[in-house]
Amino acid sequence: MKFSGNMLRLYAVTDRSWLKPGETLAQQVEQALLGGVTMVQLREKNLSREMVLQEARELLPLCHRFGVPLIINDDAELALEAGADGVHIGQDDMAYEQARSLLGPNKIIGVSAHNPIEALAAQEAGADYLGCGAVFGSTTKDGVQTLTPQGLRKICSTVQIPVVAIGGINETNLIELKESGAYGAAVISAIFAKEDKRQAAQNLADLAASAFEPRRHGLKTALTIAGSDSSGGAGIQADIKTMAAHGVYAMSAITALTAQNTTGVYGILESTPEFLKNQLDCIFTDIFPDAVKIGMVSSAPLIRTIAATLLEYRPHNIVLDPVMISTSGSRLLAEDAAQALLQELAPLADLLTPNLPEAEVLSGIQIHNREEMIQAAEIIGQKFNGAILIKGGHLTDTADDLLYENGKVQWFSGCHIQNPNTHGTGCTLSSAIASCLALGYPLRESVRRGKEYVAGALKDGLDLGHGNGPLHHGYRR
Ligand code: 3NM
Repeated sequence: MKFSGNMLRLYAVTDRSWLKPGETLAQQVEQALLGGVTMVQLREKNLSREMVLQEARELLPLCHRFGVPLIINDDAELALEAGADGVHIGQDDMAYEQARSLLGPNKIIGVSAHNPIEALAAQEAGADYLGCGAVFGSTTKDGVQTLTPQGLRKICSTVQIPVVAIGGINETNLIELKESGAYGAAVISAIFAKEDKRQAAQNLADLAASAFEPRRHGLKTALTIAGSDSSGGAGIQADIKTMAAHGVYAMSAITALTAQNTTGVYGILESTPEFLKNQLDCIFTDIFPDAVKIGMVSSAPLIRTIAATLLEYRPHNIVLDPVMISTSGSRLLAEDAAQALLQELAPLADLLTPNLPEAEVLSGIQIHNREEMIQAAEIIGQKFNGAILIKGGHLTDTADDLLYENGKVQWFSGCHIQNPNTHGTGCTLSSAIASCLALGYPLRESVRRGKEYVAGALKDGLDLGHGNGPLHHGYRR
């Protein structure tokens, strides 16, 4: 059965503790299904393997009659043997990879997660959904860790995969999960401890329908505000390719059209501030971006328009590539535009990604070595709220970059890659970092991943055009 996050809306987890003499688990589960549960998990901790297998074989056709998937707790081998729709594994059970290799790509695998780190690891591994709790404690499972409402919200906003909340959920408190970002509620006692299980499930299903909006998917979104590069290697085009390569939905607000190719720039047609504002309003009032990357903006009025719009809508995860001076030292921005960039836009960024000459302008000091890179980062850090990634470029033999965040310094070592085609490297790096931030990775991890992506796109050795050619953004396919 193909999984959709909406199946998690009301997830019944079985427990035979409340079976009456002569009553079967299948009879109880049927009542829950009649009441409207959307997913069933067979979780029987005190039953022999043989008995669990027998229960699974009985429940499977019943669940399928209602179009509802049957998931087996803990035991992937048993899930396979029973032909169930998937398995749910805890942090201490079989590793995800092992379960996936046993079950193949089409079965559903859910993983329990108690914090964003476990949640991201499970997402990275390929889990279909997460079970997170215990949101309201629980009398059904011994020794549960509690998860605060903020903790649940943090996990839901960190991962793209759907999350189902679990633990002590009942008719009184289910509605409190409305703003959590969860896709649904998983319950045991709120159904199975009740006399009338069908009615209990129906009441919870009604509440779940109003608490959890059906969603098509949890796709993350990012916006690039930059110029168009007709040759597709830099600017908007590089940003969109990079975001797409990260599985992020990309949007754009174009600051200027350029006529360019790998041999040079042959024309520029700037957007008016009014038309840039129009593009930004269209985006922010409809599909709000999870991250914003800002690249080349060539005039003070355009920069001011962007700053005012960011203040108006207050998006998170703003990455600003302060394009002012090329790595070879040529000035790319008029003086008044550079001033507007420093005074109005840079203070709004969560991350600035200057190259060495730009870091010199931002800090007011000359940079000749690693110590001076740190010094410059500290000076820039005092001026702006955001973190700073100074791109070491050719200063060191190893192209090390320096991340300065909240007074802490971290080096990201790189190595020079033998490829003369570097057109769009800066745009690609800042977009890759913005994409990772949109996906919910912390800043350091986003920088590490961003650098890894750029290195891979360079190493692929694409050789297009007659001049400084582009990277291969789709190298991972
Ligand atoms: N897992 P009830 S809480 C199976 O926090 C389970 O991971 C939990 O039962 C977790 O709905 C729990 O009766 C028990 O509280 C949920």
